[in-house]
Amino acid sequence: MRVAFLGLGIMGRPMASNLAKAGHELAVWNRTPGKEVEGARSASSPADAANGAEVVWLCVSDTRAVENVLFGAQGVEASLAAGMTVVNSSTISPSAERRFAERVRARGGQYVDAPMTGSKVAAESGALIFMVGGEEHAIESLKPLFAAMGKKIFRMGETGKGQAAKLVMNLQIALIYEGFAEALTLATKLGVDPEALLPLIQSSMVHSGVIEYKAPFVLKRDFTPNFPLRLMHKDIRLALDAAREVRVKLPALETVEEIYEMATEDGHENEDYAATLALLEKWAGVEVKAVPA
Ligand code: NA7
Repeated sequence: MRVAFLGLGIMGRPMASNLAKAGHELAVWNRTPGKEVEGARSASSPADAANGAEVVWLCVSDTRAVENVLFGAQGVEASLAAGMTVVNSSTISPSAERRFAERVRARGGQYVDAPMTGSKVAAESGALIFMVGGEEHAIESLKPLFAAMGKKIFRMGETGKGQAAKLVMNLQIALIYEGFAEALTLATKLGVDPEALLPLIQSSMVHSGVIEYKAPFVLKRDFTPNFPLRLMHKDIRLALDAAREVRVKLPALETVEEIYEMATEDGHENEDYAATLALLEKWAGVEVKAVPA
């Protein structure tokens, strides 16, 4: 298929690379020039990348970035043709997503929201899980592209429902990780070795994929971003906003949002969200012991 891929960040670049490797005809664009993908044409603007494409796939930071790329100067809109499908894998506001979809559909295009779960590693190995909102026939036509980048697709309903599902997924990841970080901090303060604690956790009903994935990084004190704290913070805020819109109270998430605010003030925003541990350690006056490499 002829595909334009817009946004070559931590997630976008390996996703685009997997599309090129699967043999799709790819044009890529990134706001800051200099990022390239082997086998793809580097375009000068979103409009340039989208020109002649059957599918335009976005993976940029947030709601404003998606709006700029679609409808800003030299945006996708300038090249939007009837029958073109716009797919958004950025995590953004579900209500904004519905507005963007209406604008694209008014020009004869199709629109699918397809945020994903899975880390940088899953993006690299083509093992992402997509949560998708949109019309079934549009999603069906994208199957070869989803197959190149991911291992599973879940259709959650009409446009915006993919984003809604993503927010409730990240709500859980954020809360599970904070539970783990608090457990490690208290365990260390009480003199329990995290190395001894981990197999116990993973043998019990506390077991979780979040802990399995994060523990090796945390115990090496490696906070290089697989998923930057600033982006998880954005998703927590999006979930709280969405909850307010439908008058749902999320007290645990509100508290975690405050922790992210303080971690940001402490300069951790560009580290992995696992770095919220550093804040707990600072308050407790301990450091969770690193496992020697
Ligand atoms: P990164 O690694 O922070 O990458 C963000 C990308 O978004 C990167 O290509 C940015 O371009 C681009 N960006 C940011 N703001 C804009 C604006 N205003 N216009 C155009 N492009 C922009 O994020 P990830 O790849 O980890 O995640 C991407 C999304 O997937 C995000 O929604 C996550 O929550 C899930 P830059 O290189 O900075 O010029």
